[in-house]
Amino acid sequence: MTITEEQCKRFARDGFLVSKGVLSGERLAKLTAECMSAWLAEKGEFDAEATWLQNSLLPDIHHRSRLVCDYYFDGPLVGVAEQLVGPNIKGATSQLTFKLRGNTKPFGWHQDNGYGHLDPATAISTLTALDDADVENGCLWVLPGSHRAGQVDVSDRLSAEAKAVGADLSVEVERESDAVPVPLIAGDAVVLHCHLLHRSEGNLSPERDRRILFLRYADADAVEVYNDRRPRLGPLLRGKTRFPEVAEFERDLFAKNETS
Ligand SMILES: O=C(O)CCC(=O)C(=O)O
Repeated sequence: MTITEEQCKRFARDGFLVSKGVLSGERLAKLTAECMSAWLAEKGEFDAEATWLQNSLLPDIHHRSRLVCDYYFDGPLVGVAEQLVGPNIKGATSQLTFKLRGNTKPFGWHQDNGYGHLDPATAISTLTALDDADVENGCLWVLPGSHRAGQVDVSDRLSAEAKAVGADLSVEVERESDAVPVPLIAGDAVVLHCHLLHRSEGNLSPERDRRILFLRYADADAVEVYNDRRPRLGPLLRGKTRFPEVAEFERDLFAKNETS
């Protein structure tokens, strides 16, 4: 899949874009079913007494779903990453971010580069909707253009333990009234610049889940600023890298997937 020059320009201006119908029909249904069975096997149903992390995130979903692995490693969004990030691309994160019905916890304003500061700061997050997502069931809200102000420093809250997923690195924003919701139809994807400020409300729908497949792509040479600038380990998906450990990372997973 490629995006138009006009979409690239809008991404540079706004820090996000919506790609319609990236997944549809049987492919979407099967991928969603694999994600849901992995979720239920690990997490079970929504539990109001459980932690935010327990109710919201399932990391490395490409290890548990063949269809997610194919989509992450070689799906249409990898082409979009090449256009927006450059010719050398690695996968930087794969996870489910779910807000099942009953999960009314909001997720505050944040930048994805706050949760895993990569350099260069060109990474993109892609959030593919597995359900229709709207204001009622907790779709994303974004502050268009906020990425142009660069990184918000949250390093004072990045203690050694907080480097792990689950730390609250949300920030206060000015001009909150400029925020816009990003409703999606199941199968649409929103692509975010790693500095774009975004948040979500809780899921206030009594009968609809809001399930998202979150995949992050980065320059193949991107390093983790918070981790002594070691390379982020992730599968090399396009082009080349100067880091042999990245070139080797999950090579077998890819090969296994190709032959299985
Ligand atoms: O799951 C959500 O509602 C928010 C997800 C998000 O913003 C993120 O993972 O960066």
